[in-house]
Amino acid sequence: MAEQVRPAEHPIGMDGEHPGLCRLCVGYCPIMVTVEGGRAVKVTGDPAAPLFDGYTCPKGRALPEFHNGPERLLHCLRRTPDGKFERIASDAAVAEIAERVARIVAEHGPEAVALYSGTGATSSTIPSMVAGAWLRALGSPMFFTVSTIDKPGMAIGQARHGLWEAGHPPFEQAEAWVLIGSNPVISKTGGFPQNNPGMRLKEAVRRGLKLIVIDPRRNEVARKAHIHLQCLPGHDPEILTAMIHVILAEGLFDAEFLRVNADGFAALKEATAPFSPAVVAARAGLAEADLIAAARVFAGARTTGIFCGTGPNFATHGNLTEYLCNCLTTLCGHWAKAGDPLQKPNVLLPAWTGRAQPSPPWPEAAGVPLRVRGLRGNASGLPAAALADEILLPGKGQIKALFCLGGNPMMAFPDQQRTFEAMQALDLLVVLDPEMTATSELAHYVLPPPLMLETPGTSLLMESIKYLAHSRGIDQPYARYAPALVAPPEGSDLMGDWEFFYDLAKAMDLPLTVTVGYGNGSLKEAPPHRVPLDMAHRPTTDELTAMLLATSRIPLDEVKRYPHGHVFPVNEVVQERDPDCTARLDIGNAVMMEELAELAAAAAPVQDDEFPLLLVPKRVNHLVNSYGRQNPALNRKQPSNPLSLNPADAERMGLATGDTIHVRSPFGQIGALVEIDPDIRPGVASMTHCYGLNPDQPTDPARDGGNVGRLISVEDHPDPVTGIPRMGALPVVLLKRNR
Ligand SMILES: Nc1nc2c(c(=O)[nH]1)N[C@H]1C(S)=C(S)[C@@H](COP(=O)(O)OP(=O)(O)OC[C@H]3O[C@@H](n4cnc5c(=O)[nH]c(N)nc54)[C@H](O)[C@@H]3O)O[C@H]1N2
Ligand SMILES: Nc1nc2c(c(=O)[nH]1)N[C@H]1C(S)=C(S)[C@@H](COP(=O)(O)OP(=O)(O)OC[C@H]3O[C@@H](n4cnc5c(=O)[nH]c(N)nc54)[C@H](O)[C@@H]3O)O[C@H]1N2
Ligand code: SF4
Ligand SMILES: [Mo]
Repeated sequence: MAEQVRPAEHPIGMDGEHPGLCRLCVGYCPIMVTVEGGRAVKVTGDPAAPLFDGYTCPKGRALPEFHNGPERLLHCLRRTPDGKFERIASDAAVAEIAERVARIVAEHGPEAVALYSGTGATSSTIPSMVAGAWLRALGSPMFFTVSTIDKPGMAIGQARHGLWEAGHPPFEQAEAWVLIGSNPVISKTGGFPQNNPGMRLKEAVRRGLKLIVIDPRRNEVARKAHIHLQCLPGHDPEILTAMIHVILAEGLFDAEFLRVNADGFAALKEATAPFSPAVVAARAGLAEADLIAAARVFAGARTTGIFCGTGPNFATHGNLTEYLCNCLTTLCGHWAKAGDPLQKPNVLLPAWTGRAQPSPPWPEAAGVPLRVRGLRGNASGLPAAALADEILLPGKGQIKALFCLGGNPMMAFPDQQRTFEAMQALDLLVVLDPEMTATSELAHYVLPPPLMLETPGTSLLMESIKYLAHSRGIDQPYARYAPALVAPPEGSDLMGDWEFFYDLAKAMDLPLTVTVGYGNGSLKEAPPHRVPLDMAHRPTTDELTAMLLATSRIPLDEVKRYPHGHVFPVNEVVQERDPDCTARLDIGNAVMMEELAELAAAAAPVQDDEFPLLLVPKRVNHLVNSYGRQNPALNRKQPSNPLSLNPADAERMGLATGDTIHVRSPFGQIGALVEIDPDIRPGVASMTHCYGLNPDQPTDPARDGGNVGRLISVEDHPDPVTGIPRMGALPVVLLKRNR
């Protein structure tokens, strides 16, 4: 049921121009929303808001179409025996689902019920927390998160290396910055300022920041780079190892920092010895001098940042690549020092001050065991790449019911056909989604929620993301609250994302306690905050937000006083090392050193004659993964996902922009349109993900695009810990096709 309660300070649906908060991606841009006749009709940037300079992107400006567009679902749906959908009242849907879950639990046990929380759940931190509380109350550990098919190596790299409590120094102070397959101008991520990254980059380059970009595409950030290593994809661990090799050979490391803070120097030195810049330059298709220059620029800078994006995490060896980023920073002693401003000061999080000291490595694979590929819950979560198989594999532990919260597995998962079979094999698939997506189409129930201009929100995620990805998040002590600005469309009967799990728990007689954690691995900033919910009276989102934020450094009420957001005077400075601290970072982790030895013996992916191109992922500015494909304001210009190709490759293959081709990998085949792109390296092709249709529908490459997941096998180089298969640097061949 939609939340209709209005916060005292803002009358919902009042005409005029009101400050709001876009939460479509982690940018969390402040916006101005024009409301007319009770509906949002226009969204622009908010020039009165601090830090963002009035920035918005096309997605944020399309929020009115997301809210009022014809594709939005306004009623809950139930699948009928003939495969069609019919309306069902939201409370009736909850009652039916509760009954079906109870039956499944009685027959198969609670672990037959799983939850998948996707990117659509990140417009607020609350839905996943309440959904998690419900799953715990039910007794199921099967909480799959999208982070495991995103950058799972990041968490593993941190667990193996340990954390530097105070993180990196702030971006504004950095002298050099390395982006490895990460394009924050488009994606707003990457340990990079999330507040208008394009502008921040421009300013930084003007003040002399030396940006090093490692990417097979001359992407938006590479155009501003001091050094662009336009490598072949999949060679990132070797490139970073060569940089380490140079730093060691030339004595550019910080011996004193290492003596006090880190173990493993000798092991790292031995493991990196084979990777001379000459060897790696040949493998990665780079000039040796550029590799050496990158190492010198990095080591010569006083303060740096170094971050990986999805590209390297998809190209196999993601854990190693992420681990080596940590090692490089530690080798050079580039972490924040006592007296530096603290990089991610808590505002809505509890007060905490980082010290200039290590927090030790932690066990990376301590979670619930799965039944496939030897996988289990790990530092990055429960592997979503195993979800389809866990549904399909009969026997004890088989998943029978799946709740999909703001995710679209049919578009996003590797091996679309297997995912398709899995979704259909479920006894119960409940999809919480505002649209009829490829996954919704296979659901037994589709529950559309109120959208973000209809629900209050805070900037909490901009801070708490550091618990997943240390050193990411917002650099400034900034916080923001935004009230609901409009009511859901008249006549709609929606089901709120967190309210659903509350109502479901109530219908199943399960008490809920939401647990908010404040830490990452071995670093705990504050004890967990447990909030038991009153199961007799459902709180409003505002009330729940206040309860969950009861531990904030700056009280929520104070934050609410600034309708455009505020940079609070939290002048946290990194503290001296605790004299009792004995923790040490590890730059010689045995598993990682072994992986380096294997890499030394055999190069990472190379093209062969049968599949001569390497296909890499990229993101587009007008979508967040699949979200936006149905939005007329966003898909008008480009409804599909063309394959970009270097002009030299295109000429050799006799292809031109607009041609229709088959893209074939060793595993599958899809259709695509060609787009000639001089910014992509020869030998490499690039496509964005989350396009195409379900496998049972005829797909027109020009109208629907192609689903890259069909080219990817979950059994192709699955990482032994995270289960992520090869999703990038994918060998492909292009075949001409007559439409
Ligand atoms: N506009 C927009 N923003 C988004 C999203 C979106 O879909 N659209 N999605 C959101 C999500 S879920 C995420 S996870 C983040 C991701 O954010 P990013 O990780 O920044 O993702 P991309 O923008 O795709 O940039 C990946 C880069 O990796 C490069 N690359 C590919 N393969 C390799 C390789 O093997 N090695 C190297 N060195 N580079 C490689 C690609 O050329 C590309 O430039 O973005 C988030 N923000
Ligand atoms: N080949 C290939 N595969 C990839 C990637 C790639 O680059 N290449 N990227 C990977 C990455 S990094 C990610 S994160 C995943 C993405 O995987 P998913 O997160 O599963 O996919 P999305 O398309 O982001 O799904 C988000 C869904 O949330 C819905 N939604 C939007 N707002 C709300 C809301 O407020 N509430 C609810 N309940 N739903 C909402 C949208 O309609 C959409 O259906 O894909 C991964 N798969
Ligand atoms: S970058 Fe675009 S989608 Fe992301 S928060 Fe800002 S306006 Fe919204
Ligand atoms: Mo992602």
